[in-house]
Parts: sequence; C-alpha cells; structure tokens
Amino acid sequence: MIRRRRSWNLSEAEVTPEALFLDRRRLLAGLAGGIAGAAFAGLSGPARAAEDPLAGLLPAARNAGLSVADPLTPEAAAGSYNNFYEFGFSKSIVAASKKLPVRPWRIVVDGLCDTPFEIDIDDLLKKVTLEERICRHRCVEAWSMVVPWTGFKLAELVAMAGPKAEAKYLRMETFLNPKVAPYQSAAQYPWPYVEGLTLAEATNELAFLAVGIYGKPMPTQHGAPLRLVTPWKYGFKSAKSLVKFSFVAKRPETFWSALGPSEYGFWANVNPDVAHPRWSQKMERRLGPEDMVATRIWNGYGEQVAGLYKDLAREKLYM
Ligand SMILES: Nc1nc2c(c(=O)[nH]1)N[C@H]1C(S)=C(S)[C@@H](COP(=O)(O)O)O[C@H]1N2
Ligand SMILES: [Mo]
Repeated sequence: MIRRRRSWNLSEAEVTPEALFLDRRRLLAGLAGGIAGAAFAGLSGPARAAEDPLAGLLPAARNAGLSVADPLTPEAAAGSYNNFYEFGFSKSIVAASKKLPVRPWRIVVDGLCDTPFEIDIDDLLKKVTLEERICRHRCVEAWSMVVPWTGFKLAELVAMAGPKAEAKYLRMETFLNPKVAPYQSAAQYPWPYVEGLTLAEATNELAFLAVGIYGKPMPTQHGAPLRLVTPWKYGFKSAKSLVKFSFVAKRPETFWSALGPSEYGFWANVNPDVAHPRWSQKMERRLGPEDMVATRIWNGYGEQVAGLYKDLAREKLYM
C-alpha cells in the first residue's frame, strides 16, 4: 500500500475506504491465504484488449454538448489507479485484470421486456451509435478524474429490449469467473458485482455504456469490454465488464449495498453536503495533478439529472 501525505490530512483509513471495508471482512473470514493461491490458477491464453476488434471503430465523434471543460486527467494516471475488486483490493490491478478474456463476449438482456435477447458485443456495437464524451468521475473515496469515454447511450439498449410497464429497474451484472478473477473466490462477498438504476435513470441521456477511453478500446482495468458510466453518481455505481441486463419490478440488491447498506446505498448521488459516515465528501483529489477541488452536487450534472429525484425526497439519495 502506498503511504503518502494527503494535502487535506485524512488518515489512510479515510482515503481507501472501499478497499478497507472489504479487507476487514476478508480478514475476519481468514481468507488472506486462499486468495493469493487462487491468483495463479487456471489461466489460459485469453484474448487481450490490444486485439480488440473495436480498434477500427475509434475514435468516435465527440458529443460536445455532454462533455465537460475540466482539464483531462492524464491517461497514465487514470489507467493505473483503479478500483476493480475482482482483481485485487489495491489500486494496482492492471496486470491482474489483463487475465480477463474480453472476446468473445456475450451480453444477455432479459426480464420484463418485450424483446429479450442475447448478443455478441461486436454485433451489438453495429446496432448503436458510438460517441465520445468527456465526463467527471467521482469515487466515494474522494478521488476523481476527468476522462473521455467512448460508447453509447444506455437508453439505446433499453429501447432495443422494449421494457414492459411492470419494469421499474434495470439490474446490471458483471462477469463471474473466479479462474481469471481470483478475488471472486472469496465466497462471503456477493459476487458477481451487481448494480442497478431506475428506468428513468437508465434512460437519462447521461447514462452511458462505455467500450473505450482516450479514443482507444477499453483497457481491462477500466472495465473492458463494456462498463457503465453514471457521472452524477459515486463511482461504485459504474459497474465494469458487464454481461447481463435485466428488467425487474423490484429494486435489485447491489454488491455494495449488500455489503454495507449504511455506507454504500442504492442511489449514491454525489453531494458534498452529505458526508459519508466515516469522512467528508466536500473535496476531491484529481488524479494526476493531485489538485484538490470542491465536490459539486450531482457531480456538477444537476441540469441533466436533478429532476429525476424531485419526488424521492424520503429516499437516502446521497449515500
Ligand atoms: N465490476 C466492478 N466494477 C466496478 C468496481 C469493481 O470493483 N468491480 N469498482 C467501482 C468503483 S468503486 C469505482 S470508483 C470505479 C473505478 O473505475 P476506474 O478504475 O475505471 O477509474 O469502478 C467501479 N466499477
Ligand atoms: Mo469508488
């Protein structure tokens, strides 16, 4: 673990809260040894992101209207400080994540919809409109980045399926393959990683499915080959390496809210005035320059999303 002084003087426990939250449970369960052993099991020459057939489709035209003007985070900074707990509890999971075979990659769309389907990712990409948008990303751990994602509106996938009237939520599920993702052997966690949005959130213009970053195919550490981007919410909502989308009537249980409902809720909308139970959310550290900037309500995207929550005042919207 890297130890360095933070300009705003938080303790180490406060700057890596998600990982520590998991680690505490792992140690309680006495699993530390088993996971290290599993890390080298069952690897077989997978396809790498470098061979990604998407390479010919990029770069895509930029959506200037939905791009922010903040200075871009250097690619190397964003690409080397990642949360992807399937591959490790530290921020340095690049090498481990390369074990994930990203082709072939099937995507299932099912549940309460008129046209459930299963599709290969490259066939899906022929049916959607790729664009680039520069987005802010704010982790609940109080670091942030500004990166150009390439992808398509989640609303496009929703429209292909045609949700039924009873469908209220979209549940999204990450791959499950402990042979390549050793931390998925830790059975007391609710793997696979699951996230969810209301249908109104999922069809908002900001909800995005990214297949690339910095004009290139998505590297594994950022969630190749397909990851959610919800820039007005804390980063843990943006589930990586998705394989399944299900239309459901009831609010789905999600990975983090199952582990710690009082710290990581379903809504997770960014709000500097609502502290996490263990630390302030007022400021954030930009990766790369390490600048401290003030966190903004809805991560600065209120114009697009504040209206989604007008009638939900009784919910814990900011945790
Ligand atoms: N499947 C999966 N998706 C995930 C995570 C994870 O551990 N597993 N971590 C989340 C968290 S906490 C954050 S902040 C972002 C980090 O995205 P990045 O590494 O591309 O910056 O991914 C989110 N998506
Ligand atoms: Mo995060």
